[in-house]
Amino acid sequence: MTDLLKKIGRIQNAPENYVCDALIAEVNVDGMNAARRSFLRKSFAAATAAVGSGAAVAAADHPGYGGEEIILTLPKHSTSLGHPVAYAPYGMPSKYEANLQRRESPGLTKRRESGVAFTPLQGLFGIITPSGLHFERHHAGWHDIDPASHRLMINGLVAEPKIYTVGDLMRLPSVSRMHFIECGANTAMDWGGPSVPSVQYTHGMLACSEFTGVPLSLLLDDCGIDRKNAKFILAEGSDGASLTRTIPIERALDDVMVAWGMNGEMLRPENGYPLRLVVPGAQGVSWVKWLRRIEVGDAPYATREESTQYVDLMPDGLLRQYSLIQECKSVITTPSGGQRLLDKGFYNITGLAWSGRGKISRVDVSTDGGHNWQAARMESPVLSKCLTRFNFDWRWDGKTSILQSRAIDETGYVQPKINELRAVRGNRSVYHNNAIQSWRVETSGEVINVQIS
Ligand SMILES: Nc1nc2c(c(=O)[nH]1)N[C@H]1C(S)=C(S)[C@@H](COP(=O)(O)O)O[C@H]1N2
Ligand SMILES: [Mo]
Repeated sequence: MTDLLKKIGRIQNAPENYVCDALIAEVNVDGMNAARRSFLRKSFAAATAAVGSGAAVAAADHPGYGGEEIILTLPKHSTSLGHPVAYAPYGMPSKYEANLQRRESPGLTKRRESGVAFTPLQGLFGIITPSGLHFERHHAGWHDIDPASHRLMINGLVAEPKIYTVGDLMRLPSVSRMHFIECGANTAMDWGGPSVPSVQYTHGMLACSEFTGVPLSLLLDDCGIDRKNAKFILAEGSDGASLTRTIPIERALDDVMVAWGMNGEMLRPENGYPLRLVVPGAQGVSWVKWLRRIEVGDAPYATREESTQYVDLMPDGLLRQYSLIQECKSVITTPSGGQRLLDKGFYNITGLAWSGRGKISRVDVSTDGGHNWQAARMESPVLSKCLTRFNFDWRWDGKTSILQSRAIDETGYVQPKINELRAVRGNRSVYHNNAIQSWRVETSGEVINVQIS
């Protein structure tokens, strides 16, 4: 590893393609400046030599530190009192991280109330999406609903229809589980070819959180569901869209939950506060926010949402409807579109893999456009219907390279190439694109979104 680090490369981000300002501060327009580069080489050597020799080292005594001002001079924060406790009663990110934002893809939606704000995947670590960066997709805008005046009704094929308060639900036995949520329209803009520049816009309708709630099966049993005749449920939101989705009963009775918690606190208003349906593995639209009603029925409901939204026009002219499961998919988040490699050398290729059908069993990475594949290292935990983080050691030789990742899930399904997907689905689909993503690294170090067959 020491050998790798000596030749470590640096990444520069376009302003909208934020990773961390500290990385950008080290570079000028032409790349990392020469003095800084040689300092880094020396300091890595010194750091290696210093291992085991105790923590506090007087910098001046160590020629390896190369007279670096930052380590030689005590800054104000080392010589003064800091802010008191509870200065920020609800903690916020550092002001230096202000560029890490949900962003709208320019020109994508005419009305922002029925728009999308994408998660900045290029700037995140691990698998959990910070709640404030969880993507937003609303059909009629969001409201901050008073939980005291919110109700959930369960009716239809049940012995006793019931109305629950949020308090009633929170007193029931709850479960907490980590799951991804992906909009069926994620990567939609790339069906016709590479369209948007960065992973935030190609794959940022994706988030992963720990959700807390009550299993829907428990509520349906509480109402005395007619197990013989119940075949589907309809979930309905209380927003102006009255968003409704049909869900097959096997799934509704499996791992679906009525959730109030996300990442250890109540859901954020944008994400459905105070109640949302969590449908693990299913496309985002089934995860009805501001949930107010569940009806049990014996046939699909064919509401406006499901007959006109998130449907795919197939080559034979018929519409593919009721897509539920998000198939196995992965993407490299760094290096990714809009970033720039400033130097040859070592890079940690990292990304995310997920499957609506279970656990990820393997992720392969190619740096030559799919001619050769090697298994990536998967970080733990690897959970069902949850994001999995992968890493891969790579040394960039300065030549044009095409970076790709390919995920395989526990059912044996292999993430397809875009042409394999088009062979089945044709060219008129918009939604449900789980194809392998390609990022081309130019000799200049720039990384761009490309498609190869
Ligand atoms: N009531 C209601 N639920 C909804 C929506 C909505 O507009 N209204 N949007 C759906 C869609 S299309 C998606 S992709 C997810 C987005 O969830 P998020 O905004 O928490 O990311 O919520 C779904 N649930
Ligand atoms: Mo969606």
